[in-house]
Amino acid sequence: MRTRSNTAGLSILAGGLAFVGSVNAADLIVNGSFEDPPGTGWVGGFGTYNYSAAYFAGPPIPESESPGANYSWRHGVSDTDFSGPLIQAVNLEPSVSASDIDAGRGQFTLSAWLASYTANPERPYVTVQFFDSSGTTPIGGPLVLDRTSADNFVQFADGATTFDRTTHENYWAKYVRVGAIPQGARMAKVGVTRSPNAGLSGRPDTYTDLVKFDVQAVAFVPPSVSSTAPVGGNARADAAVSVGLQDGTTQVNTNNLQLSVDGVTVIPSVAKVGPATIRVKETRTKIASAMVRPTAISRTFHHGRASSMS
Ligand SMILES: [Ca+2]
Ligand SMILES: [Ca+2]
Repeated sequence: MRTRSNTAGLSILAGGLAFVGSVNAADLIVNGSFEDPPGTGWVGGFGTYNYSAAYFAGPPIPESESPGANYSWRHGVSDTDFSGPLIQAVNLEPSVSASDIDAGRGQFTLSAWLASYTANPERPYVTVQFFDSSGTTPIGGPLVLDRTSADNFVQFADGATTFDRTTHENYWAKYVRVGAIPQGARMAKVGVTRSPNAGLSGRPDTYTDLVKFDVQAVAFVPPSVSSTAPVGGNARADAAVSVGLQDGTTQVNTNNLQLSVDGVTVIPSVAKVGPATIRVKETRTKIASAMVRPTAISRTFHHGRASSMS
């Protein structure tokens, strides 16, 4: 088993850094606070606990976030089948017009509070996948909030804003991911399940509340990461690293892409695979981990034995 951790970094030199505010954002999720039973908004199964049943560690979600009385757990296809996520499909229109989406002016904000049972290894995982108007052809790859990862982490319920996997491991943690709605997208499916980067003991004790998926049209959207591969902690150590980039209202300058492996600059293959989609691929073998660092988003993904993200 390889234990050496190679790191690849990718820099995109295009556009600015700031995201425009979300004054006019519309939350498309119904029953994202899980105050209503399964069947309202969500397709699949989940259970709920009252916050007085504190199987998580630390304080409950701050009242300022309006968590309601209940939080959800054991998300799945049904109450007994946890092989797939609890799902909610949403239409992007009319909150964002097709013309705004196709001009790169669509922006999404996916957020959730995530915690877990102090006695079990499962950790929650919230996903969003965009689709075209058919609802069956995916656009880009799944984008995730992973409770095992510092990516998109904002704060713990006690107010701490530095991520750790020790003191706060089973605490409620708020995750927020902002990005460009891919051109051509007309609908999205938000999923709630358990992280592939954590273990499983019995049923998935994955605690999730306040799932929100806001969309809006903005004047400026920077380029963003639309997909990364490999995903999860079980990939081959020599798997090729592939990163999909999505133009926003500014375009990725493919001449300025930089990729480094173990601190050494290498030359990846860069291909325009769609009108606004760029694929960056590193085919050098035996990369144990890779880091992608565009201007506004950083992501590290490990394969082989390592499964933590930072
Ligand atoms: Ca709630
Ligand atoms: Ca369990």
